Amino acid sequence: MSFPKDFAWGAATASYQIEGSPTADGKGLSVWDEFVEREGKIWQGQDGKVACDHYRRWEEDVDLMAEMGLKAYRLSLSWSRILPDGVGAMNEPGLAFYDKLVDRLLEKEIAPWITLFHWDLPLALHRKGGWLNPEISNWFADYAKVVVDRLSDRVQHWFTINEPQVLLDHGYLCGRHAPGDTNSFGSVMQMGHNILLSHGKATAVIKGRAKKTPICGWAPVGSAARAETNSEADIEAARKATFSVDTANLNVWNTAWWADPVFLGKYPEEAYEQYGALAPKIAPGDMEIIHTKPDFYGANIYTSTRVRAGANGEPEWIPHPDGVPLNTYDWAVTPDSIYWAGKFFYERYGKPIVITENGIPIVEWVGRNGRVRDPQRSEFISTYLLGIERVMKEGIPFEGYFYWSLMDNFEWQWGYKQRFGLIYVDFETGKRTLKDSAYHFKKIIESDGAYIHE
Ligand code: GCO
Repeated sequence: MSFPKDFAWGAATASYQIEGSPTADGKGLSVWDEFVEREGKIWQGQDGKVACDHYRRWEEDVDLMAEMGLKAYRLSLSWSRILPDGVGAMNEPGLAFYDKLVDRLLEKEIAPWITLFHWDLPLALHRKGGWLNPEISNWFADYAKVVVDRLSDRVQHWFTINEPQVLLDHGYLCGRHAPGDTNSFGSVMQMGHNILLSHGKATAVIKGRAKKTPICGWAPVGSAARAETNSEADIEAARKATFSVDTANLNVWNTAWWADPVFLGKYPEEAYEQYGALAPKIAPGDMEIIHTKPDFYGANIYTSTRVRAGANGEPEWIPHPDGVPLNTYDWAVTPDSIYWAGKFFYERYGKPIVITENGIPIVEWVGRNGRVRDPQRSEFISTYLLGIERVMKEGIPFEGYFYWSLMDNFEWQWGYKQRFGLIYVDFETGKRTLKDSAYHFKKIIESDGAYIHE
């Protein structure tokens, strides 16, 4: 069995992680530009001021994408490059950058999949209260308008906000990401509601104004539980675990809280009640705005938890087996996680699945003859893709797979320590080298997936 002919074989990046040039051509600052200046926040005091220098080397980067045969590219836009203050005056050179990039991608027959926001909030908006300001969803919708009016004659695939869970937990609860805040759980829940409203209003803008029929997705963190065995009881426990909301330990790490409102039009009821005064305030009409029913479910999947049925069939989280392979982040390599995630997400939300991020950081370097030998990454890609093949055999529609990341980049608080790319980047010189895994992925793409069995 092969993958569909029009399957979106792609790679993903995010603006702050690759672009550099934080003040070029009228760009305004984002919370990340400010955060990296603070002592002790980023590993070895690194920052994204140059990063992959993609803002200046974008043509070369698109050529490399073409060389590896990518059919799609998921990128995020820097809000403050386009609207330096987050609202108001538009910065033409900032928007022109993305405009040229889109043209170049299309010339190479690579479909741009645009994420409006991947965590680099304009600093000016943060200073006005950021995600806690009730106006934020209107600001975000206005930003969406500017982008959609300019790019939607050519761009068809859209995301609003990437991974609300990481954004809120790292940025606003424990403060290890920009803007480095440590808010109360109740206010973070309210921010979360504003994020969902922002998603809703921006999606309405995209659907209402796009010149080319838009295809809209939603990409929360795609954590899913894997069943320990194929027994009905374990599978049911894993399903339950995948959508459970841990209201006792106040955290934002779950799927249902972030996906149910968008796909099903309501917060998980039991959890909403259990949160009590900590639950966000919902104004009349909010849930209708948030309930955008996206065209596909975007799942960012790297690893998964392992679950079996405990007493009364309730989920019991168990450790990975002894000796499970770990990447340089210590995340377990669990190829069947895409199978379980795809199955459970489709059952609950009924939409085709796109893997919007999946990747592995490993130890690697430019070796003999200028080659980067990264067989673990090739194996990782093939085996995770086997999970897609397996779940498609059960009739579950999958529309794409985006490897994270196109190139090694600025990995947030870890700076340049973690290499995820298909392209090796020498951060001293900017030199790019296609890794062996890039050629492996190319063969997979050229064979419509069949090469995963080689
Ligand atoms: C995320 C982000 C990416 C990360 C990647 C590797 O999922 O955290 O979308 O920006 O770089 O996931 O950690």
